[in-house]
Amino acid sequence: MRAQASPQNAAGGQSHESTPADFTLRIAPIALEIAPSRFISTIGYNGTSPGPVLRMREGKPVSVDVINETDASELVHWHGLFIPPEVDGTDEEGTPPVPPGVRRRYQFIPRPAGTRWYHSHAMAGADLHRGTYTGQYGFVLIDSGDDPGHYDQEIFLAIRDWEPFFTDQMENEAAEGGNLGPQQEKPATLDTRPNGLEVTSQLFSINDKALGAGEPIRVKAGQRCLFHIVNASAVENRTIALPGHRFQVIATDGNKVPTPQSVEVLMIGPGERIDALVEMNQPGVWILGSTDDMTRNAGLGVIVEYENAHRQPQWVPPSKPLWDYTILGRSSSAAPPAPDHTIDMVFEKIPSGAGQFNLWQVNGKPYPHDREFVLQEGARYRLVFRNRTDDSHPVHLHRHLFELVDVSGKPTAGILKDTVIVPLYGRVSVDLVANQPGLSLFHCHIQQHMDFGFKALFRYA
Ligand SMILES: [Cu+2]
Repeated sequence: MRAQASPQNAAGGQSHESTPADFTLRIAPIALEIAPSRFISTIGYNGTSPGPVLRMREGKPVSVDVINETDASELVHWHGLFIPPEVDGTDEEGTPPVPPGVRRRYQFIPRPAGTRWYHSHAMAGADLHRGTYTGQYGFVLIDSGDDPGHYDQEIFLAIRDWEPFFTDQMENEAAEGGNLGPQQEKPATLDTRPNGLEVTSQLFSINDKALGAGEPIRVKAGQRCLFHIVNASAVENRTIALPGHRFQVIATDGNKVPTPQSVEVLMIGPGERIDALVEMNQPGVWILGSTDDMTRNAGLGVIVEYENAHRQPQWVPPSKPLWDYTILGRSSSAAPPAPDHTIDMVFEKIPSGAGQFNLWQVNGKPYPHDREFVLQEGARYRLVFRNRTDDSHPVHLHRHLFELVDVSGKPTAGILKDTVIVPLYGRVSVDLVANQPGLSLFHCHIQQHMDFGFKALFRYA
């Protein structure tokens, strides 16, 4: 046996050599050919990226053996699952890492049902070949057993960027639909210190192929396709469209929405998922891709080809590239119950100047906010995310779901998520029932922001 077993498994249970795991993930370097002769040198799961779609049954215990064949410690995070901190997959919560050359078993009971995903939770810092900059990610589909399956095809799309690099130029937020909303948190006096380094990219793919380089999605007129989409980028929110078609959004972050809506574009931040049905009723050859021309032309797209259609793939810009979470909420005006406690979380950026890394703070402090965020089990909390920065942040709370109650001044109810984009200078409020005792990490899902201070640890009293 090449990779020696560690003496304990990650769940703290007994030795497990005798029984094979339900799933095995082998972490190792790969060369990913995203376009002909265009190889990305990265790290993947089981020789590829994305890793395998892991299908689990809600409530049925699973074991996952993780074998680390790289030269750095790794962690596999199970994003959107209610599982204990010991297996959730972060250093901060106390999950044991998987050292180089070691096999470690994660055991947990998968829940809740829905589209989840798994990815490296290693810190990257200045190393753009670690953590979510790599190809270490994949879908987890947790099946409740009562999916009616009202679709003809199930299609998994992961949005990615590659070969990230440092820049002191800000991404054009408006191009990605992020420059919206009333900017309730815009400070009266803006911080004019010179910006430090941010991470950006100029090479993109959906799954493992840049636009036009892979097989098209082949459909037939009259088919109904279910898309599971994740933004697996370490870097940026994205807006995508499929000309001639509309997306019927049925779930956000894997959780069914109260009011499914037909929309022209999907905006999706790093960490978020969207499940959407598309009626294939516009025969032709189309580009499903980023609404930003530069990004789409640099790879962020995939061709959708109808049977017997032969022509150049068509792109048509959407007429209204707007995204609004709240239209998916409960249609009745009933407000969610009043919270027991309100927790304000103010996000700020400290520009660090040329050649330095910007720093990020929550409530004026860097991580770990010792004993600042302490939850009483059973209580209902309102978290008010106040974004006092010039960037939109996809913030994620581990091991919990929260309910959107206010997005940029628009009230809503019934939308359950684990990650939400807080628009630049905007405000989003979410409600949380404290029902998952143990340490829970909160952070921005943009790797650079998390690594340079945009995180906090929630604990239970
Ligand atoms: Cu961020």
